[in-house]
Amino acid sequence: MARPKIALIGAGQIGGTLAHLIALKELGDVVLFDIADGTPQGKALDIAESGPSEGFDANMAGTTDYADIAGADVCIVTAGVPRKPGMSRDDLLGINLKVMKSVGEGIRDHAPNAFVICITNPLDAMVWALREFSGLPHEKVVGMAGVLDSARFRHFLSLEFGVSMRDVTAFVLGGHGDTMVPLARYSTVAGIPLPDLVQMGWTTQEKLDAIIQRTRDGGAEIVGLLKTGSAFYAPATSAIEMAEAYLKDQKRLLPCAAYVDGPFGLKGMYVGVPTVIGAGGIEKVVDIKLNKDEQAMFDKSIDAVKGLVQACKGIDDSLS
Ligand code: A3D
Repeated sequence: MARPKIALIGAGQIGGTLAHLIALKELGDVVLFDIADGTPQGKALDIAESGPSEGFDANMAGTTDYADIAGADVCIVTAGVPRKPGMSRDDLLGINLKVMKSVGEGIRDHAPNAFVICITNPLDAMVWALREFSGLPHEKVVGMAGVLDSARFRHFLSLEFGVSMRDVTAFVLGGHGDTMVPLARYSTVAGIPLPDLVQMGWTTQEKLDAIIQRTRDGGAEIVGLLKTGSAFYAPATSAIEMAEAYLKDQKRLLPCAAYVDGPFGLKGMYVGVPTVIGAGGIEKVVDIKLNKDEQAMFDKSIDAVKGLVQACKGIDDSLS
């Protein structure tokens, strides 16, 4: 059987890391696409030249021509600009919306059967716009944010409890922004929910609140340290987890920015919710019960996402 074809739209920091991870994990052949001629070709060649030492079988190609993504099974979109210190994700909206238009049309024309994972910020609005511009089925277009936000939460929790990250599960829902909703009640250490761990005296509510805030600020913390751009190793790894779930029909239950029409009382919008990813793309949105406080945080997050989608409609007439 032929190897899957994975197109990476955007060959910057995340795009290059994605290509390297795909090669190391032998998930498929890679086509790196970018408008900056030389960058995708250079990164593809560089990674291909690591093949003899690593011993992987995966073809690497770089291109500035959408025709080369033809027939891709998966497209991962990072095209656009990242944040610099002092910028919010929402500051990127105008410029990245134009990028989503050209990327959406490129995917529509050359890879209409792909499972598309969007990473470009502001995430929830960009994945919605990308779906609109591409016209692909909703279940085949999804945004990566919840896996990363949950991974950050899990990392901070494992440091607090002094246990392996493997034994910490965590859930972050809502939009990928300051209003994201880390759910303590649904996050556990080896199955013990965080509120119980507070009661057991293993940590305090104050420490837990600080960890939740650090999770919300996780992206800004890295932007502040790097100064020249935003995080890329963990974002790339998170998207690979989603791509692998699709390619291997793993039926993983992962928090993703998915199209929600019905669950959570939402009507046709993209936002971070628990989803099952398998060969059908987003096969299910899992409608979990939220208590009053969680619902209030979720509603606030929904309003923020709706505001960004409205702003997109105000910029591009074809979206209204
Ligand atoms: P960067 O290294 O700048 O790469 C972006 C690439 O996109 C560059 O190589 C550009 O040349 C290319 N590009 C620009 N316009 C186009 C276009 N029209 N078509 C094709 N390629 C184009 O950024 P990065 O890789 O660090 O980040 C990429 C995006 O991911 C940014 O929008 C970040 O804000 C976002 N991001 C999201 C998360 C989430 O968790 C959702 C995390 C980290 C970064």
